[in-house]
Amino acid sequence: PTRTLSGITPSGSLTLGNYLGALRRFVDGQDSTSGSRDSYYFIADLHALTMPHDPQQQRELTLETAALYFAAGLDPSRCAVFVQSQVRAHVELSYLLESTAYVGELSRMIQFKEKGGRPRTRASLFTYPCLMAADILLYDTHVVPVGSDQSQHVELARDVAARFNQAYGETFVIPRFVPPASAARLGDLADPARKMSKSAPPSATGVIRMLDTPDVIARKIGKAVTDSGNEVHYDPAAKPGVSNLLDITAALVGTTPESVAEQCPSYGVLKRACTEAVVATLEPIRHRYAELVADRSSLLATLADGANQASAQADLVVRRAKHAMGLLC
Ligand code: AQP
Repeated sequence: PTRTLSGITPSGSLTLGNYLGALRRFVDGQDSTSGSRDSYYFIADLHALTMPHDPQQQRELTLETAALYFAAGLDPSRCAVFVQSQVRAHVELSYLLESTAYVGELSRMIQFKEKGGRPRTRASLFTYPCLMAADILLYDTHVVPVGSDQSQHVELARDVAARFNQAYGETFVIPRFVPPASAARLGDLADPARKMSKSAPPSATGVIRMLDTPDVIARKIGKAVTDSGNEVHYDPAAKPGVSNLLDITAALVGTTPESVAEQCPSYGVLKRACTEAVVATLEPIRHRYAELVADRSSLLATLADGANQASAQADLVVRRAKHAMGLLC
């Protein structure tokens, strides 16, 4: 059987990019072939501590993200859904991997170069890829479905796992990054060269949030930058704004951006088609979300259950790694 693991950091309200690049793929991949649980999806709350955060808001965002996982279609009877900090093995293995990774390779991570590198950068931002490698390696994961922005981190996890195996004997399964088939990197609607990111300020009009109402979605897409000229065709380099809207629409309706372009004679028609596709996808999720958050205690119980299932597997791997490295266990 193929083991799958992925997660999202609760560093802001989830975006349409998070849905298309990650969450929708989690839902598609949650059924195992062997009948046992082979998919693990987590809310990466420890990763959120790498940046300044407000504790109360952090708790709420973690729960919001969890509820969105279920609202989007993750079914706890078909996969394990858990909160990272509730499975202690993540931090434990992370340290063992910090003792395997090199400072040189961590310094080359694009995300660290973009967000960090200052005296007051949190040390955890630098070591973040080790925690991410631990997330992956703890579940003997074969496949990691993440957006293309995360490929460098998966590559690092592969390198660290291979180095560990070489130094201490076969311990970890070497994971594989699997890019999304479409919409690998949605651009911000107001600045398509930038990635649509959940940590953008709540007022950012270029970021569609999964919980945005239809009115807000229509307004944001209405304001999306388009390119000079008035012809709709797919050309990400020359027409990044229009191509971004085509990517979004195509990914949602299950076709190619070129074929959406053929059906849209003007920018106005494209924006309406895009709005319709986004609303049709997100509205049912928003309604299910409202039901789920209304019953907070059952949400918490489902997460505790997921953490127990995850711990059962993760503890075995930590033990294996500790033993291999020469720690008493
Ligand atoms: N714009 C995007 N297009 C496609 N996929 C995306 N993902 C994120 N943005 C896009 C995918 O969603 C998952 C989220 O992973 P993460 O939360 O650990 O980190 P991230 O990639 O840094 O996500 P954000 O939304 O950009 O958050 P912030 O603003 O906090 O940095 C990953 O699978 C990612 O590829």
